[in-house]
Amino acid sequence: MAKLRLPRYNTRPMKLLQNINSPEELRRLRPEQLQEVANDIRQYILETMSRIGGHTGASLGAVELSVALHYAFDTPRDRLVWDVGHQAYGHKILTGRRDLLPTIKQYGGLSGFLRRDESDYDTFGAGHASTSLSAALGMAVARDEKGEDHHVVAIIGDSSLAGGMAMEAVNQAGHLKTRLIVLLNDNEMSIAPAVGALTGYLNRIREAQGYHRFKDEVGDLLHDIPSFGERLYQAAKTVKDAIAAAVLPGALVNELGFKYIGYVDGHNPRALVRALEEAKQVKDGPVIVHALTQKGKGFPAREKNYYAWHATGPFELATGASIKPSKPSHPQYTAVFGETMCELMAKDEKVVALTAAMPDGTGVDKILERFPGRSFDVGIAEQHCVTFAAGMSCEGLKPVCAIYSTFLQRAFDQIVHDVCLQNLNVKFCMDRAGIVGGDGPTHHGLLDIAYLRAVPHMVLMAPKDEGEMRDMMRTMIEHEGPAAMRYPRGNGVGADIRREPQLLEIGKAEIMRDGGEVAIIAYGSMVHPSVQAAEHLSREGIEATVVNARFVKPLDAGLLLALARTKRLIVTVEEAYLAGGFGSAVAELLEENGLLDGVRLVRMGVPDRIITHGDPKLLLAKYGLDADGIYTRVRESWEVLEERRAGTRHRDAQLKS
Ligand SMILES: Cc1ncc(C[n+]2csc(CCOP(=O)(O)OP(=O)(O)O)c2C)c(N)n1
Repeated sequence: MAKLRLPRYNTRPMKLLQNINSPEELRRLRPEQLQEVANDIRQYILETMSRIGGHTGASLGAVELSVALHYAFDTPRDRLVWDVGHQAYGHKILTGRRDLLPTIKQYGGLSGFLRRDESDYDTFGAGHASTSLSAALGMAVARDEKGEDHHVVAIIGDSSLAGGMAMEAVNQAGHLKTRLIVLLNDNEMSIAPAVGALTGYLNRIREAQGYHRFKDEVGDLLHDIPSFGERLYQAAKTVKDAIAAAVLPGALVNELGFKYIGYVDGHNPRALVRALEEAKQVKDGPVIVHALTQKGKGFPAREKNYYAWHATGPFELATGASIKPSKPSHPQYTAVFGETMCELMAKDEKVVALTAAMPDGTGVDKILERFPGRSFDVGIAEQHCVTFAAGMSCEGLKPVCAIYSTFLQRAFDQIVHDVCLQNLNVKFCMDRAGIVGGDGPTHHGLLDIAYLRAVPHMVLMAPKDEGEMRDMMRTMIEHEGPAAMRYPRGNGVGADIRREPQLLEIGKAEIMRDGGEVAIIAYGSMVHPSVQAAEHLSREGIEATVVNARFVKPLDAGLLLALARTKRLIVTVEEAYLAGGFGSAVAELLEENGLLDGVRLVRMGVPDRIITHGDPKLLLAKYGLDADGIYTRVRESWEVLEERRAGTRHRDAQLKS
């Protein structure tokens, strides 16, 4: 890991936390000290996030869970498998990474999620939701095969539990009767308020709240009574369990073969430890510990508004007010998508909008407000979302799935089998395509060109800016059949978004500038930097044509073949993996037409390796995907050609003389 400069700004001394450098040190504390450790962690997260931003609310809600887990279990021997990992800042702090927290999500710093190569305590890499139960079940089965006896604990949120994979794992775990502990972090929230029938079920369990609060508090009181406390507690617990068995609507878990412990106040570390100790005693199958938590717990003044504080930018520590960048910026692609969808939906009542648990992240939140009957949040269920859309299109609707490029990976077979094989009229708008920045490898959207380009019937496009994005949205909706558009995270470039969206010809590129013996063919976000690079080259006497490809499928074969016949150098540029990407499509076209011998083809994009987290500008520059990088690569490639030409001329002259 690169050397890090660590800011120092703790306003309040972390009394207990500053001496806890590992879970072993935590485990030396007395149970009644755990709340104080939790308070220290909460304060430290708040102070740090107020400066740099991060998954503040999600992690604040899981502070006591982190403390209780590392106290009750012998980590890392016992395996903790966190789902998503966005809520695990407390876990990071307790597992030797406390002082690195201020580097989280920054280049060279801690990952914002979990990585096996970052810590022995991160037993399974995460970032996408609903994976923890499957991974934990696999670990538990492996443990049993090897004759080992440690515990395996999956920690999963209520919304991730409703994800398809998690439900599949529940199904198998109940059947196998493997010893496995599931800690359900139930805060009634996804990023947006949780949706779905499972949420309703969990809410009904919550309804017995008064009784359970009482139970946890009484538990603490009894434990604190010297000598008799433990015996009194055990007696009370027997009564409590009998009441719980009668009161709790645990049918779903019971029927599926899980034992149920709960629910427990997820902000009471001692109650949590007790529940986890109880879970450890279950030897004959999986057990679920149901903890009730509050997302954003402790967030100043805004504790109630935890929807907005799932993840935050920097904020004022005293008030919680967010610190906005002072410079007004161009609208974000996400916002332009939401606005344009509303316009298009107003004109065509067949258009419907779908999101898989990302209403705010995709701009569908505005649509849900304006067209509640024609827009759906399906929860963390990308696969279902795509086939749900396919069903709608069979009946004449025009569904638009707004799903991040990285999360659409989940639904590949649904795209192939349910949409494209049947040539159904489903559209995919892929936000966060390209390098996303701080969220890093699990969230970069670098594969969508490769995985969609190979599927018959699919039309694939990427706008050069937010104005053209509006044109493409109209074009997609008027096109009959599957189509997908990718666009980057963040702000547009200031293009006109007030004009009426234009209908574009499918498979037709746009020439941005013309001339010279070089052609730069750029896709999507790389078009404007390519134009800037060409201007720089022109100032140095190298003229270049710049093409905005617009479509990778179908390619503008006419234009590309003409360029291949007339130019000496063609450079393709894309913000995606090179393998199978846009440049590959151009190379295939030239190869199929026997033109690769006559022209030098250079493909610029992201190499075949895992791309770390960090400032997107920095990462793009690292791979030459900015105006400077394109300029340099074109110039170098051109100079090689010129040197070769000079060499050939020299040889020809020598041969003649
Ligand atoms: C496959 C996938 N889809 C969407 C997301 C985006 N996402 C990250 S956290 C989150 C909400 C998770 O809710 P829950 O499991 O209840 O945990 P909480 O954040 O409430 O602690 C979502 C939708 C993701 N990480 N993975």
